[in-house]
Amino acid sequence: MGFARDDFKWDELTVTRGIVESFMTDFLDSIDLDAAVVGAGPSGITAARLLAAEGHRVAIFERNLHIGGGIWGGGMLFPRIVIEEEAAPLMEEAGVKLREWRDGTVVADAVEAATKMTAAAIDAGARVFVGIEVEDVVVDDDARVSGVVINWGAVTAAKLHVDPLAVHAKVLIESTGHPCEVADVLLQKIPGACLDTGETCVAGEGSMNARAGEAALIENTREIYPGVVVAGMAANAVSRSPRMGAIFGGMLLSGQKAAEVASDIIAGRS
Ligand code: 48F
Repeated sequence: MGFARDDFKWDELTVTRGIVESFMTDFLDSIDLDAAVVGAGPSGITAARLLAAEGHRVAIFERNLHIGGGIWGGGMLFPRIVIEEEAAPLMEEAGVKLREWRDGTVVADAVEAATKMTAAAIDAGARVFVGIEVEDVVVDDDARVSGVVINWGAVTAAKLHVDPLAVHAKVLIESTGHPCEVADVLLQKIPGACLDTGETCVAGEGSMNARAGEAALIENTREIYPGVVVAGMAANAVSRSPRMGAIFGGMLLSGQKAAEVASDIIAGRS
């Protein structure tokens, strides 16, 4: 078995057209979304999967060329993550095999978790755009967030002066992790903007207290600004709640709650 050069029907332009046309089709199908998810970490991937499974039009925009956020590194580069049993079904639904551990926890392989969770979100119908970052939000006349402003991550890294493009979305899920970038930018740029707490800046996460951080995370997952639902570590960062390190059950449950809150917003129930 092998390739016979003269049997090939394609040439280089077949490759070029295949890449550009298929990307443009998918991209143009994703410029008017129900939910724009910013960041492909565990909370964003979970939220995207659950929203897509409900039939919503969902896209994740991830700055890096790789998905998974903090999953890959596990704890201190040991590629394993620990999950509370309460969140295990959210891993199992994605086909991730879990190893029994102790004290109400299970352990997952970080590589398997990142890849299978993302594959499950894609299979549910979510689009994942890598190498694209969200640098700003779109606002309507009432200063409600109604979309995201995107550019290639490489453009920012190279400090090129290139204007971005805009995508509309009924709701934005801020799942950018520790830096909480979307909340930060909207507070800086929208005149008079403040979070639901009255805060006019991102407080930032507190020092590690894993159990307190996990317990606070679900309550912290909420609509923090009209049209913006915060999930994952960003939810604790806007609330000055503690960080928790490589225990990930809260991230998954936060993604699940963010999907529920976003679903209500999309349906006009809140
Ligand atoms: O940090 P990250 O994994 O977010 P998370 O879902 O999960 C946190 C855990 O990984 C871990 C932890 C567990 O206790 O604390 O840290 O809250 O993933 C965030 C993703 O967002 C991307 C970033 O590259 C990462 O993959 N991201 C951040 N800012 C932007 C962005 C942006 N402006 N545009 C696009 N992607």
